[in-house]
Amino acid sequence: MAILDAEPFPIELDLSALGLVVIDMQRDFVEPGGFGASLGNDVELLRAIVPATARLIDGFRKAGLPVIHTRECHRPDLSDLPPAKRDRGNPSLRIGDPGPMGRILIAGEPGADIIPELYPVEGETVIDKPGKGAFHATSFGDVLKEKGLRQLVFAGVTTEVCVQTTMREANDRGYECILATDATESYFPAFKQAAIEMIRAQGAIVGWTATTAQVREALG
Ligand code: TIU
Repeated sequence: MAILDAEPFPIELDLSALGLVVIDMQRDFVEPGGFGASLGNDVELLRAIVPATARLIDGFRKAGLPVIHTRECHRPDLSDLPPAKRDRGNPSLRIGDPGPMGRILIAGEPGADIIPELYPVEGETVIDKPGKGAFHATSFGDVLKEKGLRQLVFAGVTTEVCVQTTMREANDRGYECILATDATESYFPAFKQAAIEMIRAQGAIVGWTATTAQVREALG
């Protein structure tokens, strides 16, 4: 057991049931020419969390704890892409369209892959998910159970979309969830701050927040 000096109050970590979930650190969200940019976002903001996320991943690997990565992407035939998702809004490129990093948000295309700096190593689970949350239409829930996890640290992008959706669903399923505040980012800084505050309000109604340094210290 280790105490994590989290907010809104410290939490006891059970290192035998703790895992890291890195959400959607894909080129399509972090690099120019991908899905995030096609929606009109400044992707540079997201690059700032790469070093902290790398330190977090390194801490879990050194502690011998599981690291699970997710990728938001769709099958090449778009059979798992609801028209309501593809047709939403007025992006410069829609999901499935050819872009500079291959077809936007399509499994197997360069843009849908995880950025090289945070690339999974052998033995780490990668979950491809068609939704914002990692549980919908994936094996994520089964993987968490198989690994015997009870507490999850979350990192990745974007804070108020895929990270928060997954964290809320994990919280409902009984997992104790901790968001690493310097290893997550939004295209909208105010949304990141709001998500952090709403997660830990009301006595950790969705979960806890802590910095990468605090998590690493608790890992020992
Ligand atoms: N647009 C946006 O903020 N996020 C997403 O579309 N997906 C994820 O958060 N991964």
